[in-house]
Amino acid sequence: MGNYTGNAGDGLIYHIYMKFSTHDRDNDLYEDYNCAKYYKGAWWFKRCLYSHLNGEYENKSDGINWITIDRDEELKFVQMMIRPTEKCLRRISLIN
Ligand SMILES: [Ca+2]
Repeated sequence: MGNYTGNAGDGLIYHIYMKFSTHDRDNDLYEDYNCAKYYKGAWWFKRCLYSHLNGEYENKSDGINWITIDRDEELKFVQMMIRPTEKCLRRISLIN
């Protein structure tokens, strides 16, 4: 598990350990409900979200959002940067 740094607030901690969900891969915690279908995007949905950077733009409250930013205010641009963990790097070096 990584550590959060920055000034945007940790909108991912709620989603920790969740599998990624898509419209056809429902891995959220609702048995009879698919968060990915409802929010028209793919994410590490739980019940359903504190953040969702893959939301459909122009759909105000259901679009791109982050828990610490007003939910009526949709973000115009987001960027996710992912760094491999040491465990991941070790695994890659074993393969190559
Ligand atoms: Ca579900």
